[in-house]
Amino acid sequence: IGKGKFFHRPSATYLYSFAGRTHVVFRALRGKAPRVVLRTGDKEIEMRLKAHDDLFEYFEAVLPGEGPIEYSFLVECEGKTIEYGPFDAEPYKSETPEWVFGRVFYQIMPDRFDRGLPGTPRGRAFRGEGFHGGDLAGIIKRLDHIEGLGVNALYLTPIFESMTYHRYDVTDYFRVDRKLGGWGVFRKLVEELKKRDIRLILDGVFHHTSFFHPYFQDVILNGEKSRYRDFYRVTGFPVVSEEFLEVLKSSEPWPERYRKLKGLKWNYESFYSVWLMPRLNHDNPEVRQLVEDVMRHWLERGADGWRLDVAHGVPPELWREIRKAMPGNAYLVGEVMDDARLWLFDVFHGTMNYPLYELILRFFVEGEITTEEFLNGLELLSVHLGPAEYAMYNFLDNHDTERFIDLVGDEKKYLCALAFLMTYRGIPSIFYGDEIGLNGGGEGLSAGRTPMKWDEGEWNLSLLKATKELIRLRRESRALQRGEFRPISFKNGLLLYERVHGDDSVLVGINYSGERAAIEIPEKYTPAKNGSKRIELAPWSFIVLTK
Ligand code: ARE
Repeated sequence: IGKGKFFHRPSATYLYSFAGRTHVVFRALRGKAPRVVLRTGDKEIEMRLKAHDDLFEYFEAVLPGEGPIEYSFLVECEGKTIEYGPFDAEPYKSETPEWVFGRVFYQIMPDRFDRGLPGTPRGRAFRGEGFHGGDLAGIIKRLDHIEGLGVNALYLTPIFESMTYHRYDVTDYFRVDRKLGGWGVFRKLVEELKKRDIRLILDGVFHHTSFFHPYFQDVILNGEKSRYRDFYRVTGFPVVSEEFLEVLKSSEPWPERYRKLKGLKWNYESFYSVWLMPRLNHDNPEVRQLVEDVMRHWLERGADGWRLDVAHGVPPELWREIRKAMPGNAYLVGEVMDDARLWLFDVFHGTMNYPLYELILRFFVEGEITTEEFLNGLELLSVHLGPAEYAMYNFLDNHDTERFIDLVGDEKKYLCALAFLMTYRGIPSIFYGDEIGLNGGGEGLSAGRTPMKWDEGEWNLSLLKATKELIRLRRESRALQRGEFRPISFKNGLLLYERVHGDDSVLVGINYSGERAAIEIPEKYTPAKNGSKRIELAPWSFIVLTK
């Protein structure tokens, strides 16, 4: 009777160990299994209904300990109990470097942060758009601010030679942009970060290069005879027309040239049809070698990992090979927008957690899902990601989104969402300026890229204080970093859950509603040790209690 209704196999998301415990997941057709029990050794453990989608229900049991186990499932089905299994297997174990779990990231777009070298050339405003002149010395200058926040890892958007302020159009992968201070200042930054135990990940743009990268210039110049023709996805020769080159070389202002170029045709694939960003040909082994060489080069010079741009536009096999070739202590995060499963486990340790971001938006910002739906969404994502969830790069905003404070429009609501992020599974991050309540401006991709404000008179100090406190809690608690997530109650805007790691546990209550909400505090969290205690949470507030 169980045929076709139930599923389990010892794969990375159905049987895995993490932080001293083992997770076992079982799937049943929706409504077909009112009760599932995991039997292992002489124990029988009731499995928790964790999540459902349109077709299935997912049950989970978490056992103490790691290592091979023998087990089977006792499933109640149509009034009978059937046994599914037995299995005898070694749980999957992720190879994420340990240091990653203890980190809170701070993301900086160097051009928009601060300027440390008065003499740094401002650079040509390539598209008439926005150089602010921030540089790496500006980051060094502000390390006390960064360290004082409590964050202990940096993610810098691209820092290599390029012609725009955002630097996603690389012209030389082996050179730190001289407008940022060049190699000398980079080395100094690395040294300072090491002293403060702050890790560093860099942004690797390997989906495309700049149009002005010497390899692509060679293709334009020498056409079919170019040594680099197979580095790109050229669809015909000449690669660009005479007209294209004329506009490019004209003396018109950049915005005007840019507008004209956009209307012309060119014979190569590019990022979102942006002529400035010709797509690399990842089937070419020489391109693969280049990616590997660049990544290794900077890991050997102080970087601790990479965030890989448009990772979903590059075949996963390439990244899988790269992963094998990289030192084991490098954290690899892919930018994958949707379902990340093809890109995890033996590919990246984590990806930028856009699915979580979508859920956060729908619950905290749009209010278009109920508290129960939010929980189900979280747990479904957890079912999909398995152990990779703990190494995902989580964010409320980044350089491609609007600022969360602008979206949510209220400091208290912002802090509720931040409290959630800091106490949830996955690596939390802060986008520079969020800590002082920096607002964005404009629309589209660059709406959040406001220059950092350094006049403390303009800072939101209560928000800064709360942010520091939440970061501190995260950093001090292994339960928040690695613990199991145990929902207690998710309804009417109240999120109540525990994070549990061995003997450590943390209780989190977030009241995301305009009404007061009563919660029961279990005895282990109350100093009085005389039974549970009832407290009330004010509207849009939260509480985090450690045992
Ligand atoms: C600039 C302007 C834009 C303008 C564009 C085209 O800012 O307003 O529309 O030019 O003229 C970098 C710069 C951008 C720049 C862009 C192109 O940071 O400022 O845009 O280059 O020159 C998709 C991709 C995803 C990508 C986002 C932006 O899948 O990989 O778009 N993210 C990375 C970086 C970006 C970077 C690049 C890629 C290019 O993080 O900063 O842009 O190297 C849905 C879709 C997603 C889509 C997303 C867009 O969710 O499903 O696929 O992501 O919308 O937000």
